[in-house]
Amino acid sequence: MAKKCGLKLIGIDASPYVNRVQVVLKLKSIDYEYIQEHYPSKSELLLTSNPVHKKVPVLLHANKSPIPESLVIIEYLDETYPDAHQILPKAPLDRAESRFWVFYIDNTLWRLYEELRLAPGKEEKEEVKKRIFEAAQLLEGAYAKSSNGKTYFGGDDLSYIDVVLGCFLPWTGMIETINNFKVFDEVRTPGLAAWAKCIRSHEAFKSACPGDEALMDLYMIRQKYITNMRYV
Ligand SMILES: N[C@@H](CCC(=O)N[C@@H](CS)C(=O)NCC(=O)O)C(=O)O
Repeated sequence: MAKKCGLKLIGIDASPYVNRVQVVLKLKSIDYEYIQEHYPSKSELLLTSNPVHKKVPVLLHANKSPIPESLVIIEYLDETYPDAHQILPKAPLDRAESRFWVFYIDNTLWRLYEELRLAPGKEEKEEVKKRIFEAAQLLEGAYAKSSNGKTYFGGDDLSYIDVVLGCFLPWTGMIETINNFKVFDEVRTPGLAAWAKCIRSHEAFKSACPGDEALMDLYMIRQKYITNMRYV
């Protein structure tokens, strides 16, 4: 049975940053109220809860300061509710390695997909695709080491890297379809190809991640409003 902790989450449906928090809340069986933003407009609640970045997600916890930034929220939830489904590994070195790859996914891999979206011509796009394949190879190595022959980066259970990379899959899949290539394939990255299948069919991801329509809606809004901006 889900725990009632008086949490509220400000979000938009197809945001991978919001979805990763929703996956963690689901894995930890924590009930929360979802407050939907209507991107690109921003509610007063969002502006006052995250005055620095004005972005979702933001976690609201009765009588406590709002917590913005998805990774900060996940670590807060993991420390505050450690009993159900630990997301970060226990050992400090393993935690450090998980954080390293999570930062790599956010700051390198996902930025390459953003670069691909914004690349003006065929040649530029091909160059970015090459860099995405290189990044995927590095992640394949990290997966082999971290999973130790099991299903997930976390072994038998979903961990930090699974949640963060897994919530990008609907987006990377759509961008790959639009640009006619596939990153996590059976030949180049067999480990991650099998991993991606398991993630897509996992209940926590199925309930949190967007369907094609929500994904395409947000994609079109981003194309329209932020064509000239990077890394939003
Ligand atoms: N680093 C932030 C990124 C959050 C983010 O980029 N959220 C997007 C939605 S996908 C947003 O709120 N964008 C609004 C804007 O750019 O004005 C996190 O991890 O929470």
